Amino acid sequence: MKATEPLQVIDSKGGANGYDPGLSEEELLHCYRTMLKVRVFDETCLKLQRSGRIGFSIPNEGIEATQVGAATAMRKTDWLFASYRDFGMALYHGIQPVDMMHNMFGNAADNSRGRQMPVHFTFLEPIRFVSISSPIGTHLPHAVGAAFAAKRRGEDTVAFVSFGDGGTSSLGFHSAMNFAGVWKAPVVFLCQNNGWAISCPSEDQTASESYAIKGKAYGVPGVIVDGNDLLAVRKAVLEAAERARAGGGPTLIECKTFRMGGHSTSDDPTKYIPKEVFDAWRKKDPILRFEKYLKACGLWKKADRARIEGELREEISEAARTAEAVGPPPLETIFSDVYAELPKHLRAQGQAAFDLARRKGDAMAGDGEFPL
Ligand SMILES: Cc1ncc(C[n+]2csc(CCOP(=O)(O)OP(=O)(O)O)c2C)c(N)n1
Ligand SMILES: [Mg+2]
Repeated sequence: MKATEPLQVIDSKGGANGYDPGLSEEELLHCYRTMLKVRVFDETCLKLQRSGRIGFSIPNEGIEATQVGAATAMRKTDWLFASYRDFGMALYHGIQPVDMMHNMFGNAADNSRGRQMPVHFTFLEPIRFVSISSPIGTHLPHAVGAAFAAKRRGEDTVAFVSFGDGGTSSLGFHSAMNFAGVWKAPVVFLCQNNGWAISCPSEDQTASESYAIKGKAYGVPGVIVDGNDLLAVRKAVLEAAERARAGGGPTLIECKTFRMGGHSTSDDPTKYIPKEVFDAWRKKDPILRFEKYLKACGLWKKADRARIEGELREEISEAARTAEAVGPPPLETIFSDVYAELPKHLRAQGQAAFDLARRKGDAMAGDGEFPL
């Protein structure tokens, strides 16, 4: 890949080069707290997974500025088709850690009643957070459809869709870009370029000079942004959203970042990412970068971080305890949630399954190995 200079706002001293993000002090501190919340949520999920209490989680360390910076540009009435590595977008918009934990435990209080994979959240409010799809790239055409529908209805709603560098190799990416370009759908494509698709590096993913340039063939402008710079991400996403709301059509934004952990709790990234790469990106930690900016604005003290992290650890541990205590949905709901009246043949099959479960007991999270 050719090196292309990404858009940056926050410099090494914490200055913003004259850029006014248009966020109040309270909103800036909310961004900071949300980034820390993502990290604490991650840490907690890792412990829960390692102790066999949940099956799986997705690390977000290193991607927080991309997630939170993008989230600041969204309105509650917008559609969000997030990827599985977007915890910060949910948390920024006020989705409660306990509701996310219900999904992680797949319990009866989960709004999908434990029928989705962990991390595959759905929320109807406070933002229109559409169920996360596990197959890579399938949610991109969905986002374009939602955006196009909003345009036809005369709404100024935007659809945001987030996906990884690997997602640009999916058929969904190309269909979605084409459809969005032709119909000038109000959609913002957010490519979270963390350099890897599990263990596949960008060199093996594409021969293009960047991911952003892929929009060109579809008539979709592409922008490259430093994804570890929260304000640069906000600036690019806000401009794209404003253009979309004004009828200007889609934008493809490539946020260059790095996941400072594994693909999921099921792999060991040190087996395929060289240590020097980790060391180099650790110096570009997006939270430290934003701290510098807050400090330059007179909004940050060292003690603040420890205090906030302490509060968040308490809140998120409590969320995990609450969710763990709920327990799985009753087995019978596999039918009762689907049918008003159960067909005869399923009644017999169901009965056989329920009898077997009563004899053998339920399988618990952690009994089986999760494949990815
Ligand atoms: C259609 C499809 N193929 C393969 C997979 C297995 N898979 C899960 S995540 C992933 C890598 C995706 O990488 P990227 O899009 O860069 O996102 P990242 O995980 O880096 O955030 C793959 C290949 C899948 N979920 N769906
Ligand atoms: Mg990736």
